Amino acid sequence: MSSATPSAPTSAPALLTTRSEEIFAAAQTLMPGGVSSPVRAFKSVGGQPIVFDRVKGAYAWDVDGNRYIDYVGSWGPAICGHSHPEVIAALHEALEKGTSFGAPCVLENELAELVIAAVPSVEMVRFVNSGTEACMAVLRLMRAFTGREKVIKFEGCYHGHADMFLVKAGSGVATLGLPDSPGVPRAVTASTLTAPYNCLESVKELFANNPGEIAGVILEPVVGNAGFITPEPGFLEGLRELTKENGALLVFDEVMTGFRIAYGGAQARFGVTPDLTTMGKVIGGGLPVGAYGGRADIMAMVAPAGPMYQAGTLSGNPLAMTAGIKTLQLLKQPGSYERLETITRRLSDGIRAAAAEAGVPLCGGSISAMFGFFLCEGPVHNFEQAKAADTARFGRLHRGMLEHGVYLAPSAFEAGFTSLAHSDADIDATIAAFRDVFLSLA
Ligand code: HOZ
Repeated sequence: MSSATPSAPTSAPALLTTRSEEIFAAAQTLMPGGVSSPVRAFKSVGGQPIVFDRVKGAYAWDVDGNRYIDYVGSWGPAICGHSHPEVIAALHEALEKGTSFGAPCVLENELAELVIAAVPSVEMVRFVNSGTEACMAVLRLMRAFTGREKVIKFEGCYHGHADMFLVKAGSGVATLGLPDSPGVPRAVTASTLTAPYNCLESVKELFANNPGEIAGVILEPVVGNAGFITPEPGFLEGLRELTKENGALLVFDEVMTGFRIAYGGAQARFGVTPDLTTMGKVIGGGLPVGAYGGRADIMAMVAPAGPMYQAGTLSGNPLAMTAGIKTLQLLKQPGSYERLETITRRLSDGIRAAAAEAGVPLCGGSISAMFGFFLCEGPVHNFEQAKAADTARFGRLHRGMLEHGVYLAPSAFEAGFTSLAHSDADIDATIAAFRDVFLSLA
């Protein structure tokens, strides 16, 4: 960081996005809001979404030929970099054998073995097609196993778009500032209890007020869907104790953090083992995969081993399994997580220094390949505090970064993701871009 007087920002060339605009205009007549998932519509940051043409390594190119250093990584899966040559080669080979079996295949065993060996809580696993699906199923399993209906979730945590989780949810719900969602029956959410993240006292109170009724507690062990919020020392451990004391299950939603903040996920990183875990994103290597797993005695409840029904035509799909296996094999190579930790910390430190130089209030941090910041003094320990950050300024920052060739999540309430493909030069260029944009915002 330079000292006394910050130098003037250098201007970025104008961003031409004519083709993106044409395509998005047509998309809006064809799909609600022009998108297949709300956050990507840029509603909270203003302007029009960039329509992607292709992705490779650390970069995305739009349909107008602009290149961006990408810190969304398809919202998490691209931890080895987009379209890694070994993943693509494995997929070509798998394609020749067919795109869907709807029958057991050995690839499921291979990915299951990798997941079980890596994730401390997982003794058995069931593959599904998305993180939402995994969380839906795990909720049913929590209830089936305990015979209880109520579940505690945390404000700002996002566990997919199933009815019972759309209570004080993060991600798109937070991004669009929705109160929750119409269409969700009150009766369904009546058994979803909420507490502020990082507040053990509230969880204790909920257990005390609902004796013998709470099936379990589900959380993002590191929040990525309300911006990036880390657990305070003792929070995860406290939840582990409280759930045990009350005969309830502890579930880590590791859809974002799994294989990202450590090979064994947040539970390996923090040394707290939940009863059940949900996963997605990285374990699909860019194809649609989710999974839930945990203690063998609990997983024995899942049909056909047990009575809790859950099924899926495309679950265990050979292409998705192939991309997942190859991605985990790449991640297992020595040095992967050290590299991810180093570049992401350097990026996060650089962002903070650039903001300080420009006099822009900002707090934030990183763990391994996950980072985030809020445009406020901070610190931010929960969703309430996250919501106090300057989202209008974030919109201007987002636009400025695009003009400087950096693609950030189009929401102040989503974590950022790095990959093994991000080079030191990419990180330097990104920090320089932040510096320029912060100076222009100050
Ligand atoms: N749930 C993802 C963000 N946390 C999905 C966003 C998208 O694909 O638009």
